[in-house]
Amino acid sequence: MKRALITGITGQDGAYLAKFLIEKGYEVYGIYRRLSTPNFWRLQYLGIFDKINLISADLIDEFSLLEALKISDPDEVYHLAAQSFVGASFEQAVGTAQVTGVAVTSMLEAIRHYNPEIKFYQASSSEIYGDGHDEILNENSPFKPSSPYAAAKLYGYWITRIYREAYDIFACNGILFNHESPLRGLEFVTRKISNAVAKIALGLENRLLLGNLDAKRDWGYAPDYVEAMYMMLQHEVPDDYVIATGETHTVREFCERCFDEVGLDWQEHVKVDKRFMRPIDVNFLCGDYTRAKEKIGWEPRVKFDELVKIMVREDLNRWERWQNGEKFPWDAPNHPNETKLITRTVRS
Ligand code: NAP
Ligand code: G4F
Repeated sequence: MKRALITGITGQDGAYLAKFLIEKGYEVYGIYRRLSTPNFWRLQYLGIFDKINLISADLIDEFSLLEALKISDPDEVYHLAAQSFVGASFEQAVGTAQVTGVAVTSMLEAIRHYNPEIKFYQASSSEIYGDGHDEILNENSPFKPSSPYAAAKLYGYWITRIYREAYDIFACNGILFNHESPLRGLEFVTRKISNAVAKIALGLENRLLLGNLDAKRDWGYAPDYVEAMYMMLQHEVPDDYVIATGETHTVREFCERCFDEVGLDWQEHVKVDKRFMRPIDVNFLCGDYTRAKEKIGWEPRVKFDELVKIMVREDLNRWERWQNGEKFPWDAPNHPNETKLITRTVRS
């Protein structure tokens, strides 16, 4: 039986990947960090909490990563843990550099010392292309990061390539474009919208405050994307791959489609609030997944319209169950109202 170690198993991708690998017959280990309140809702939601071996470790403690390798003795490591929110990276730039950037080296060093035969997947990101593009992006497009998060991810991208070339480690970068699902964190724009739309439709809320409505993203479906991670590590040679849908839509369009889904007019509920604008934003992202299609046989199954339906219907369903007094693992009722959050002043 193959063994996999997933960092970030409590996050969106970690949970879906764990489910996928369990279904493939893997023994799955995941690292989680000690929190004052446990955060296993996604694993519970997918019904896999009892099927996973959990190891306590933190990305800023390299010895805990080495220890996690020794305990799990994996064939494959999927390195997904990170400070993954671009907005927060402007507020915690140093922490993001350590957790999202330098920790990739800690994990690769641990692999090099423990067992360099372990295959390694690095969760790279389309954010590394940065702002200023208007063309479809592939593995050869230039990188110009536009946030502390993107700079940290670009460091992670290069260190992964360096360990592949210098030490012959089977290490791949998945340059994943945005991918969403009902398990997405509530601070990301898609889930922020689908959750608010569900609440507005049920009369629990009336307005939704957003930032840059003109930003364009290539949004795919997270369960499709975790399969690509696995497929990269099964190929004969390690490489870097863009994973995307090849379609791009504005935040405004995402909003409009979500409100359409419940028969409401988005313009009656959405207001722009500069607290949700970033000091610099990436205004356009669209990915060309030709290499992934040709080399590992990956293609997206769910595209924009279906993604909107999946997300709005699931949030609606959850709030209805919640109104009926049902208890189930879920994040939204405990999420702070964003209007109470203070963000840094935006550059005018
Ligand atoms: P996510 O839901 O935010 O999950 C991040 C995970 O990292 C969580 O399990 C979190 O643990 C863990 N983590 C954060 N800091 C840690 C630390 N110091 N030590 C140990 N664990 C820590 O992110 P995601 O959407 O699943 O994304 C997975 C990866 O892909 C990330 O690296 C992200 O940057 C990258 N990526 C995501 C997308 C996307 O569109 N989703 C696109 C490109 C790349 P807690 O649960 O304890 O917070
Ligand atoms: O949903 P977002 O926060 O995702 P973003 O910044 O694209 O980053 C996500 O995708 C990356 C891959 O490209 C990952 F690497 C990263 O880890 C993360 O998963 O914002 C999307 C767009 C941005 O342009 C943002 O400015 O939506 C715009 N936006 C407008 N109003 C908003 C809001 N974003 C958020 N989070 N909240 C708003 O109210």
